[in-house]
Amino acid sequence: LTVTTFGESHGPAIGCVVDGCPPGIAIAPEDFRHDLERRATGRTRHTSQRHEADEVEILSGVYEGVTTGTPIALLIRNTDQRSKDYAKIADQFRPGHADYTYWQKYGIRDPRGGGRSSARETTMRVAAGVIAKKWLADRHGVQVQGWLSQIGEIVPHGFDLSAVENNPFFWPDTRQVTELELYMDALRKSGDSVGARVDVVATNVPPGWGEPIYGKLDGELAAALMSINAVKGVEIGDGFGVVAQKGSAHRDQMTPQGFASNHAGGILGGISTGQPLRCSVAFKPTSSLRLPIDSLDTHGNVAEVVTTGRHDPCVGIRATPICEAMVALVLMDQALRHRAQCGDVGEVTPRIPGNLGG
Ligand code: EPS
Repeated sequence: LTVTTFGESHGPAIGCVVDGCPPGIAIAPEDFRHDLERRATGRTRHTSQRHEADEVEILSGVYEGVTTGTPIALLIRNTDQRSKDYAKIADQFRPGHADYTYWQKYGIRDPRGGGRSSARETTMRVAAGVIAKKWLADRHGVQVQGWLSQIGEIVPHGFDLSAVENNPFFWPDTRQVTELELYMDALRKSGDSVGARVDVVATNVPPGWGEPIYGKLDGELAAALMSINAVKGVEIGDGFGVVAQKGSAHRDQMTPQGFASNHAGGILGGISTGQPLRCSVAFKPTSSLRLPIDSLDTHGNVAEVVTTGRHDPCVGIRATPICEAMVALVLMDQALRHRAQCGDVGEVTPRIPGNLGG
């Protein structure tokens, strides 16, 4: 499975091509709506106030409601670009932003918003991920679910997965929603931004997906999640927590009833174990701030940068569906690769049933 996206934040449209998708998957434009709404800007006061409908047009690869096996092309037209906010910083580098590295690489400046480096691009990742989620659920019963597990210093007190879709923060403890609202309101008024952490779990992943050396499942997941805008860290299983662990505590005991723990995050030797797959993703605080800072312009002169416009005080808030999409796309790719090489082999005994205690 290959996915590529195209388009700029302030161009006429953004889109993606999903190639290698099996035929026969039922897909309609309305299937994309739920996840695109979860990711969209302007739906709550805690995110960017750019208002996009994010309506998907299916241009190819689907006939009479099902995928044909040919490349699937999806398009979303941009309707709420406001490039004037960027006119005054058109030749300035926003510290912490990709402006500078795009300039060093290409020598060309596209001053229309973040252009290609804008998080607007993640819309198409979510759209592509909808197809993968559907295929994984229909064919394998795999569910991919994420939530926000930290904003700044705030962490959930309790954990209730059913709470996640019922608040604007994808937060697993509804008792903290007021605290988060107050925190975000104060942050927004201050003009600053903050980082966040998103956790994703995929359940019912069968054992055997992933390549043992090149193309390890954890390697592919890390690369896919790290390719999301603003991501600075990815953990699988206990992640950096393993540094302080003893082997006797880390190894997941195997019993006929199931694995007794899941420190590994559902992957051993780059291959899925059948346990829930656990990933955690760190998002940096948004770099586009209205707080002034000295920077440089494209001529090397010192310039004071103030970024106005419609920005997210915490990009992590909208990132849960993006992380889910990337995990789903990697899993679908690995499932197809596994089927291509091993066919139905992979269901060997003993098969350990998931995790004890979920
Ligand atoms: C973004 C800047 C803002 C955000 C945008 C990401 O847009 P604009 O260029 O219009 O100021 O609204 O996010 C989206 C439009 C989106 O759909 O996610 C940036 O610089 O990354």
